Amino acid sequence: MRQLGIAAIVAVLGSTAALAADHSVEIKGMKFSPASLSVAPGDTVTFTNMDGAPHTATADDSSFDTGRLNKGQSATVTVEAGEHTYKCVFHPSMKGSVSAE
Ligand SMILES: [Cu+2]
Repeated sequence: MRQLGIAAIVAVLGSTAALAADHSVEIKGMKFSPASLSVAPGDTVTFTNMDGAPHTATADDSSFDTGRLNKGQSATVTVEAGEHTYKCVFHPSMKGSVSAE
C-alpha cells in the first residue's frame, strides 16, 4: 500500500512539472531579482516582496498583476506567450521583464 501511494504521488508531480514550471522573482532593495526572466508560455512566476515598502509586479500589457504585496507576501502569476515588461505601480522606476516563447 505504501509503495503504491508513493508511486501515485510521483506520477502526479511528474505530470504537473511537464505542464508548467514555477519561477521565482525576489523583490528586495527596490529591485526585481532577476530583473529579466525567460520562461515557457503558461509557466508561473512567484513574486515575493522582501522589502518593508509595499510593491507590485504589474505587466505593462495588463497580462498579469500581483496586486499589492506587503513585506513577506508573495503572489503567483501565469505568463502568457510574448515579451512582457512590468513595473511596480508604487515605484514606477522599478522595472522588469518576463519573456515566454
Ligand atoms: Cu515598489
